[in-house]
Amino acid sequence: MRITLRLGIFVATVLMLGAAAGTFAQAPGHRSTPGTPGMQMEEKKEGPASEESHGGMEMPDPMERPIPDDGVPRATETKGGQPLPFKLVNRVKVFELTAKPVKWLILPKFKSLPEIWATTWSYNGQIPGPMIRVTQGDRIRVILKNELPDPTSIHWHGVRVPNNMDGVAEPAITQQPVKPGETFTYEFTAKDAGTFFYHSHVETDRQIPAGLSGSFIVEPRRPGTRVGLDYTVMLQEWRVKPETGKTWPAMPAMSEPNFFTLNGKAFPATETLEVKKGQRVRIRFIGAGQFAHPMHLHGFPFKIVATDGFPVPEAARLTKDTVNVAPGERYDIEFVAEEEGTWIMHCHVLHHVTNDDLEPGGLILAIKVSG
Ligand SMILES: [Cu+2]
Repeated sequence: MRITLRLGIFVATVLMLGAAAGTFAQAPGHRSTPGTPGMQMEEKKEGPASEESHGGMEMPDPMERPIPDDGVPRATETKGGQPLPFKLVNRVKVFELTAKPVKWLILPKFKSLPEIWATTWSYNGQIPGPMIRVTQGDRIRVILKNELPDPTSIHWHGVRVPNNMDGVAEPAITQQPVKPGETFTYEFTAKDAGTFFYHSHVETDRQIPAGLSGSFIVEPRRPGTRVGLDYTVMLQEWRVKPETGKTWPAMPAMSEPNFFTLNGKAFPATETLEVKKGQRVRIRFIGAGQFAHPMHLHGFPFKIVATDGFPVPEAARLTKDTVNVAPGERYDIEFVAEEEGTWIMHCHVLHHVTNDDLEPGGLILAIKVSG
C-alpha cells in the first residue's frame, strides 16, 4: 500500500511537472482524438490504487476468474499474425489496432477432443495479434482502440521509444490505462532493426496470456543476409476447458496450461513451412507466454544470428540444434535446408507437445524441404 501511495505521488508529480512545462497538450498519447498524439493528463491524479487494481487491500486472485465469455463471438479471421496494412499520412506509417475479445480456434477436432475454441483477448480479432513490419528509421503511429471490458495499454517490448510511449499503464507510470471505449495513440521512430513484439501492460498476468500480443519486426535500412524464408513465430500457452472453451490465464503452479500454440495454432494445425533444398531459412522466435520453450530443430544445425533483436557478431554465433526461448525473449536463427524431406521443429519440454495431454500436439511444426 505504501509503495502504491508513493507511486501515486510520483505519478501526480510527474503530471504536474509536465503540465507546468506545458508539454502535455501536444505530447503523443492523447486518447480522445484518435490519430492526434497527446497525453491523458485530464484523468485522475492517483496512481494505480483503485478498488479493482492489485493495489487495494482486497487483492482479487485473477487466477480464479476465467476470461469472460458471455457474448464473445467466434473470430472471423482464421490466421493470426497477419501483416498489418498501414496508411501513409505525411510520411508517418499509421496502423490501427483494436483490442477485443474473440473465440479463437486453436485446434480443430483432434483424437477424442472437440474443436478447441479458446476465449481470448485479441488485437484485430487475430491470435497472435497482427504483425507490424516496418523499416528502420520509419516514423510509426499506432492507434489503439479498446473494445475490451477492462482498461488496457500497449508496451513496445524491446523497442527504444520515448518514455511516454512505453505503455506502462499498470502501475500507471508512463500513461493512464486506456479505458473501454477509448483510444490512445502511440507514435515513435523505429530506431533499431530486429525482432520485437508488443503486448498489453495492464494486468499483464491476465491480459497477455489471454492473447494480447503481436510481433513487431523492423527490417534493417540496408538489407542484411538474403534468406529464402523469413518466418516469425510466437510461442504461447493456454488453459482451456475443451468442452466449454472456458479459458483461464495460464500461470505456473496455479493452473498449468493444457494447450500450446505456435502463431495461435496447436499441432497438427500449426503451419508447415515449405522451402527448396539449399535455401537459407530464418526463424524468429518470440516468447510471448509465461513458460520457457527449448525449441529443437531436426535435420540441421542452426546459428543464432540475433538475440532480443540485437545482431550477434559472426564470430560469436553459436551453432545449436536447440534454443531455449524464455518469456519475453527473441531469438533469430538461420540454417540452410540442405537435405530434402519433412523435418520437424518442436519444444523439448515434452508436456508442451501435447494437446490436453494427448500426443502429438502443441509446439510442433514441420519444415518441408523439396528438391
Ligand atoms: Cu515448451
